[in-house]
Order: sequence, then C-alpha cells, then structure tokens
Amino acid sequence: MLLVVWTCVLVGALAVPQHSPVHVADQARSESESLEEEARTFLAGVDERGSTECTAATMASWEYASDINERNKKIKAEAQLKYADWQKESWQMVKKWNGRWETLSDPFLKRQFKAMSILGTAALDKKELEKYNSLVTDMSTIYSTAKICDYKNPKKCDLELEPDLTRILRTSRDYGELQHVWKMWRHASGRKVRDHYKLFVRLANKAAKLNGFDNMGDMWLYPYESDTFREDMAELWEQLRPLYQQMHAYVRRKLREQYGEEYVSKRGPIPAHLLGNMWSQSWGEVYSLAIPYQGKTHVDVTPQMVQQNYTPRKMFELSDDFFGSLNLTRMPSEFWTESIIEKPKERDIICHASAWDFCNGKDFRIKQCTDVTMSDLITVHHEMGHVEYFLQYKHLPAVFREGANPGFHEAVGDVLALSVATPKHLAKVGLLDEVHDDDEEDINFLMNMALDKITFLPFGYLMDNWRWDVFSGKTPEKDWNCAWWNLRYNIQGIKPPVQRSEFDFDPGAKYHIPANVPYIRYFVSYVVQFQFHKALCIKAGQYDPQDPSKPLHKCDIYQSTEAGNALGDMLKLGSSVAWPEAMAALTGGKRMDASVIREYFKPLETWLTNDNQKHGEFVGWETDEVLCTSDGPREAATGEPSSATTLVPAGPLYLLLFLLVGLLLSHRS
Ligand code: BJ2
Ligand code: ZN
Repeated sequence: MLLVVWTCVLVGALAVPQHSPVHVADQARSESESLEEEARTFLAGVDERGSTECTAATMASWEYASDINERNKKIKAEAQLKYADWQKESWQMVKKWNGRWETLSDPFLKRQFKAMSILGTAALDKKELEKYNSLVTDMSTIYSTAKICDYKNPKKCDLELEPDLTRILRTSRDYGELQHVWKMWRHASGRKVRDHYKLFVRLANKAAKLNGFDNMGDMWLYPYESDTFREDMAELWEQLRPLYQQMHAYVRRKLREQYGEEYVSKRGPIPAHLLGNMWSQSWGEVYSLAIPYQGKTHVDVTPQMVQQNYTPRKMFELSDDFFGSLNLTRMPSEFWTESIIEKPKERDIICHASAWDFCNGKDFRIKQCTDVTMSDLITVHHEMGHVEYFLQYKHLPAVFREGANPGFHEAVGDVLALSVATPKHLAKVGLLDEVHDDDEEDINFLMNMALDKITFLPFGYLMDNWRWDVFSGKTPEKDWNCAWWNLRYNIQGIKPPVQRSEFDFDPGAKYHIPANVPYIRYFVSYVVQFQFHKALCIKAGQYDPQDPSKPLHKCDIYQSTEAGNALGDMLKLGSSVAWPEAMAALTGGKRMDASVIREYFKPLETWLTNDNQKHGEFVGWETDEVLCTSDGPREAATGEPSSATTLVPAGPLYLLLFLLVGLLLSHRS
C-alpha cells in the first residue's frame, strides 16, 4: 500500500507534460478502474433485485409443491412469468455491457457477466413460455398424484408411489404383485404424460435455439464448461462397466435362486421389477437376497431404526449433527420450522424429496415424505448436502450460488453418507451392536454399498443419453419408448416384466422426466463423491494408501474439522470458478476420475469375480426376446413371464400376417 502511495507522489513531483506516455497510461488505468467500479455497482443492483424476484418465484413454487390445488397453481404460473420478465429485463441490461465487460480485469466480475449472458427459457415469448411452464407443472402433477389399485384387493385404488408402491417394491417377493405394481405405475404416470412431452420437447428446443444452442440437450451441458463432456462421460462409464457387469451377474444368480429359472434366466437381462426399486436405479433393497455371508452382521439397519422408534425428525437431527461435527454450518432455525419432513395427510403434495434455496440468505428448506428406512436416511443426508452448499455460498452473488458444476451439488450429502453407512459409524450411533474387523463382514458391507452405488451408474448414465437423443431429434417421437428400452437393455442389462410398446412412455414414469430435471449430474456425482471422500479421508487421517488397515471403504470422517473445513472451503466457491479449479482446491487434481470408485470397491470386485467364476456365471447378457414393439398390444401382460423374441418392432410382422390370412381366405372363397 505504502509503495503505491509513494509511486503516485513521485509521478506527481516529476510534473509530467499532458500527453506523455505515463500520463496516458495513468488515464487508461483510471478509466479502467472507473469501469470496474461501474460494473460492480451495476452487478450489485441486478443481484439485489434478482434475489428479491427469485424469492417470490421460489415461494410460489414451494406453495404449490407442498399443497397442490388450482389456486396455488395459478399463483405459481403468474410468479413464474413475473420472474421471467425480470430475467429478460436484466439480461437486456447485461447485453448493453457487451464489448465492455470483456475488457474488465477482475475475473470475478467478468465471470458474472459471462454467466448472465445466457437467458434460458425466459427467451420464449410470453404465450409459449406460459405453455412450457404449464406443461412441466402438469406433468409433475400427474406424476405426483398418480394412484393405482391394490393387487389383491382391486377395489382399493388409492395406492401412491410414496409410501405404498415404494414399500411394495422394497419388501414384496411376490413376482405377480411386483409385476402388477410395476406395470400399473407406468399406466398411471408415464403413459399419461406422453402427449405433454411431445409439445414440451418442441418448446424446450425452441428456447435452446433462442439461446444459441442446437437443442435443449446441448443447453443443459453449458454449466459443465467442457467441449468434450459427452465423450468424457462415455469414457467414465467404460471404465466402470466391468465392475457393474460383475454385480449384474451375481445379483442375477441370487434372484434366480429366489424366483426360479423360468423368471430369471441364466444369460438374460434381469426383469426390472425384481430389483427392489421402481426404476431399478439402485438395488439396495434386495440386499437381504444378495448377502454374501448370511451368518455375519447385516449392515442394512432399517430394522434397528424401526425398533428404536426412529422418527423423520430424529433422522434429520442425526444428519445435522454430522455436519456440525465437521465444523460445517448447522441448519438454521427457519429450516426446522418451515421444512416438511413428513407426508401431510390432508392434501396432495409433490412427495419426491427436494432441497430449496429461497435466495434471501435466510430461508432454506427440505420437503421429503420421509419413511423410516436406511435408504431414506441416506436421502436425508443427500438433501441436507444441498442445503449445506446453499449455506456455504450464500454470501456470493446470485449467479454464483450454484454448484461448481451440477454434479458437485449432488455429491455433498452423499460424501457424508459414505461415512455414515460404515459399520463403525453405525455402531457409534447405536444402530449396530458390534462390528468385527473381519473380511467377510467387510464384503457384506461393500456389497450393500455397491447395490446402491455401482448399480446406479448405468441408470445415471442412460437417463440423459435418452433425452439428448430425444432433444436432438436422433430418436424420433415414434421410437421414444423402444429407444428407452434399448438403453435399459444395452446399458443396464434389464428387461421389462411385460412387453412394452409405443403406447407406453416409460421414461415419463421417472420423476426427473416429467419434472424436467437433468440427470447426468447424478452420474457425475457418483464418480466425484468418491474422489471427494478420498481427499477428506486423507485430511481426517482415516485413509492411508500405504496402510492396509486404513482402506478407503472403512473411513469415517465424523468429527474431523480438518475434513469439514476443506469441504467448506470448496463449497464456499460456489460456481465462481470453473469446476476443475474447485476440484483441485479439494483433491489436488482437476479431472473426474473413476479409478477412485474402483479402488474403494476393489476387495468386492475381486470377491465377485471369483464368486461368479466359481458358479460358472455368464458375465453379460443376451436375449432374443422382443422387449418393445412400435405398435404392440395396448394391454400386454398377465402374471406370466413374457415370451416374445427381439427388439425389432413387430409392426411389419403383423401386417404380413394380416396379408397372408387375407390371401388365404380369398383363395378359399
Ligand atoms: C431425492 C433426490 C432431487 C435432488 C430433487 C428433485 C429434483 C432436484 C432438488 C434440487 C437440488 C438443487 C433425487 C437422489 C439421487 C438420485 C436421484 C433420484 N431429489 N432436486 N432443488 N435423487 O437432487 O435432491 O432438490 O440442486 O438445488 O432425485 O433419482 O432419486
Ligand atoms: Zn440432489
């Protein structure tokens, strides 16, 4: 500081003539300083007003999502339009800075202008935007209010996804019941949104084009700031596929032992309804069928939670305590008063768990129809991770109040949950009686984790692969459902329990499609969370690559303020730097790296490879069944396994048969 003052005095003392180079440089400096100042004031103004507008729009969305009725729907629609007006207005103001903001020297200011140069769907004209918004609202409402009839009591028709259908998928081992629930859920949800989705895709692409992108799939990738993103994802998946295939072969054998070979064949894809989850997206709920060592400690603690009278509140407090133990920010009092953590009885709400930032630095909430299960305890941590990110970056301007990339946001709570789920930690909180340092218990634990994490990877990868091709037009409307099943078969190795057709719309039976939430973020998260875990475990002194008694999968970062501070430092950056910088701040590296997840599961991978070999299991899948036809019967399905033959649409075959019969009849007469 002193040095600067001295320089100035010196320059003045030399009495430099008016047009000397020194004076010009001086003038240029002061011009650029005043431009920076102007930019700073401008951005602060936009930020303040933007936060207020954002709070109003978020509040209206919350009101609707937590009390679905016509009045709230109308208020939400109006608030969305008002917010879009503001977005357009501020975008136009920002545009006036084009040609000037690029010359700013402060990278923090420049990055704000860059981030604000994309308008988003507000680029649509008012009528189209209104339609686009109402399509998304209607699709998520159809999904969230869908009900089906009971399998054994067909007159009882009030079964909802949460908790009823989720519980049946989790606990029932009745092939027919599972098939009924799987199929009827898709009738009640996906099928009903297919028409909405057609218009939705058109409007989404129109908005993307107005923003200078080819289609909405491309626009979704903008926050990743990478030209090779799709290729990078494909490469990560290739690195992880061998481990998934070992899991697939092992679980298929276990399901075959449970249901019999007529339902689960030796070399075929796995029937999608037997995996404990409506979308076969993670298979943790079939752990009881897949435990490697039955006699050893079981690490699914749902029964203990129920027995100890756990409540949703207690689950949230447990999670809050974990964040607090790391010296991270605890949930503020408004969080506890305003969040909805149990399903209300008297009204319809969007039950799918979510975390909310009301853009005012004070109000942060979670809405979750919490069930007392271990899987929901993990989801509680997942949602709390979002809120922790919100809290850590609340000091930043609104444009930076995002994850370094969307996958980072998804990873925070999951990273903590990796510690929470360890037997050592579960014993610490009284959910397991005793833990033994024993290889077989280790394999039991890793199996439980892999059923959640490894089996999710192909699903996390394929959801947006399907949407990218839909948005780009590579998959035409007439093939939407069969293209979905091609991916489900090729990438996940699963098959529908009953033949599908283009009358169905199975992607629409998964929340993020009707609610229009991009999904590749979860695939990214499942990779980077292991990288974050490793970095934090090193900081916590819980992991040492040279010490076999401290492997990655046994690490529990609970109470490590070193780990918590390092995580907090990354979260505080929000999206103010490109994600490789944020990644480097925590892990020292700048790339997404699948080798860490492979390292974590190494003992299980070795065990699985041996076990599959020992049982002569076929690793991979093949089939000659028709899984999906373009114009198949509207109502396929009985309780029997399907017996169709390839993935080729059967339309032309029917036509041929029809002509042959016609020919035969005319010949006879
Ligand atoms: C249960 C979880 C989402 C999430 C919700 C709904 C959609 C977005 C938010 C955002 C968060 C943000 C979810 C968990 C793992 C796999 C996936 C699934 N719900 N969202 N507002 N998950 O990500 O928390 O809360 O970024 O602000 O959907 O398929 O279940
Ligand atoms: Zn999330």
